[in-house]
Amino acid sequence: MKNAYDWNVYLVTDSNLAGDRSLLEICSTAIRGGISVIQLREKNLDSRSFYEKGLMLRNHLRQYGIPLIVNDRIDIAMAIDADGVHLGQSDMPVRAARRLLGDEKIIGWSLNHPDHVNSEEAMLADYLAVSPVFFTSTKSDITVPWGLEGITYTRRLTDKPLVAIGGITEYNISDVIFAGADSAAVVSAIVTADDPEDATRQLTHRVIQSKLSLTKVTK
Ligand code: TZP
Ligand code: MG
Repeated sequence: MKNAYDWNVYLVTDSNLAGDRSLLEICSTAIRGGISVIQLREKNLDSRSFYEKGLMLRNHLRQYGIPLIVNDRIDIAMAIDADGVHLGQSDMPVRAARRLLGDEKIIGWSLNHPDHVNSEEAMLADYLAVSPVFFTSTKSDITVPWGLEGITYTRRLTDKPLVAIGGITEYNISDVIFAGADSAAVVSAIVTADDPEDATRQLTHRVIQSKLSLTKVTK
């Protein structure tokens, strides 16, 4: 299991935004651009199609050592032996998911409100997602955006790896890392880019540069 602290850019898939590009095409180009981790997020697929897509993606990502996280569906994650799941506030509780998945699998949990940070669920998760950081039209049911100060607030309260998501672009990704996130998750910044490979490379470069400059500052 790759440590979530090491993740730089985290791709969350969205087939609705991919146009005529296939999931494999987007993911392959993101891999060439240096993506750290991919989450398969499918809100409208039936179980069989989700399973088949997940299995295909898992087999592909395994060749490159890229972890695969499945959104929402613990059963699919188990069936395809994915690296983990990402759960939100209305998904199965983290404690129940942990019982099913065991300690070896990664469980990510979305924080939508400051009260969530100090909860038992947050303690049981392997990484926490500050969601959404900024406004985004990619997800329809977002809660109030945290803003950069929300990342800093959360960073002070937990040592868990923090993944920021929502409205992150090449223009604000460095700010997200400076505010205290370990990783930046994006959908549209890669999926809708003219050149997803180059977009991934640019985003990753910015994250790495930001992390390096933070290391220099704290030395
Ligand atoms: N969860 C919180 S915001 C979001 C998800 C899946 C969508 C992020 O999409 P984008 O295009 O990177 O703003
Ligand atoms: Mg969910």
